[in-house]
Amino acid sequence: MTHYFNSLAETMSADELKSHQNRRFLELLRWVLSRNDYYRNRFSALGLTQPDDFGTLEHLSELPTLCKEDFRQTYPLGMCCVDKEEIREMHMSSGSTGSPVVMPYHETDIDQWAECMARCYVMAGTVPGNPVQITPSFGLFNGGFGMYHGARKAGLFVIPTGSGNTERQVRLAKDFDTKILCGVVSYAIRILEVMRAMEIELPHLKIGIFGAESFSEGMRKRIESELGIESFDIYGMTETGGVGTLGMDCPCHAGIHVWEDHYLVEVLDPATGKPVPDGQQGEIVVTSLTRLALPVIRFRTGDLSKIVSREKCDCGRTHLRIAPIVGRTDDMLIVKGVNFFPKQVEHALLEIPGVLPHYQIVIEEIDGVRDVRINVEADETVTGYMVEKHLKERLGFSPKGDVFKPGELPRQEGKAQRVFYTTREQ
Ligand code: DLL
Repeated sequence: MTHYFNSLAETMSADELKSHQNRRFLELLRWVLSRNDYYRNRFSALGLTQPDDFGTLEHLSELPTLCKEDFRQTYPLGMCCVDKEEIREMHMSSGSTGSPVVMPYHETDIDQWAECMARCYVMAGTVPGNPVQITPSFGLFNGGFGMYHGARKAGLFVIPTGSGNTERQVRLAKDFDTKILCGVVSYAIRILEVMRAMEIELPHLKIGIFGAESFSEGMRKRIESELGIESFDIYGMTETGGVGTLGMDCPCHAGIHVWEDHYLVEVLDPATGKPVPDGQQGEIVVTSLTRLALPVIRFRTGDLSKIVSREKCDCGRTHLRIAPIVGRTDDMLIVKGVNFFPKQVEHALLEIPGVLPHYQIVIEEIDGVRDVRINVEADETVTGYMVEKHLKERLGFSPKGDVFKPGELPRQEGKAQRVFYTTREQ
């Protein structure tokens, strides 16, 4: 039996959804143009001053796109559409370049976030009173607070451990019968490792809600079988209002349902900026329809995925589904003319029996020539040659493979850094 947090919204017909989106889109354009100079200037430079003239979805692709750089240029609150006194919370991501992206929240934005997150919890099968352990940090990173706001709305018993101190996390999960574990994908692996070392089982743990980084199907399967749970792929980002705002996969695991009554999703060719047909991979571009403090219009996320279906899902939800995120446009590695994403390396590595889910991709530049070295933990049955041979078969190029003993590679909290760069001359 399917449960919904908001069945009216989650199962509305395609026609209802379209007219809802059209209405919200016009309201959004009126809102930003009346409240914010940055948007007003961008739009008026293109002659777009009267929202009623272009505020329908047919005109969406004529509007300019936004990117992370726009957030950086307008730091701290240049894109904010409410007065400072009306802000109730903020989150921030520093990204790989360290330039901050700030997201302010109006009271209604916190409620919208909680609603999206609560839908995700209920979609994963939670019922009120279930203990949920929230392992991302409670701070500027949106992960902890987003999972908290949603869990409160879904009536869950919140165990707000935040990040780190994994032994204590495991003990609390045991003592309080944690049923749902939420966090960054690589932290699930860390928990598993510490459970083993402590010889603790968590029989009450049934659901994992993981995201914030791409994970391969191999990693998902391994987490599920070794933790004995069903896992869900949750998507969201600072710029759209945080974790869960964009959606999650349902128990059919046939793609991530995007909460389309709150967000419009386009998939564009990252090179040309033109829409690609459904089923074809491109960059996810998002418009937030219902946020007040800082709505984004055509935000280029940098994330690569594709639309897998616009049809009603077997779970009854009507919101479109996108494929798991492959990687970011800036994650793609090119070595000796071969393009690949870290997720592909992960998938291939985990196919080798005895390999553990701890690895590093080291891009070595020797005398100006790029090569790849894979450092991976494995048991004593695995050799470097086996790793090299398997990756050659799967990826079409030959990285060097170095095998480490379990526990030898450094562990990280938060999003895992997988790719490292070194340069040397011979
Ligand atoms: O990572 C939000 C989040 C927290 C999602 C916890 C899930 C769990 P940011 O730090 O702003 O926010 O990073 C957003 O992370 O553009 C993607 O590149 C990546 N990302 C987020 N969710 C997924 C996912 C949070 N399910 C950036 N799969 C996004 C792959 C993801 N990548």
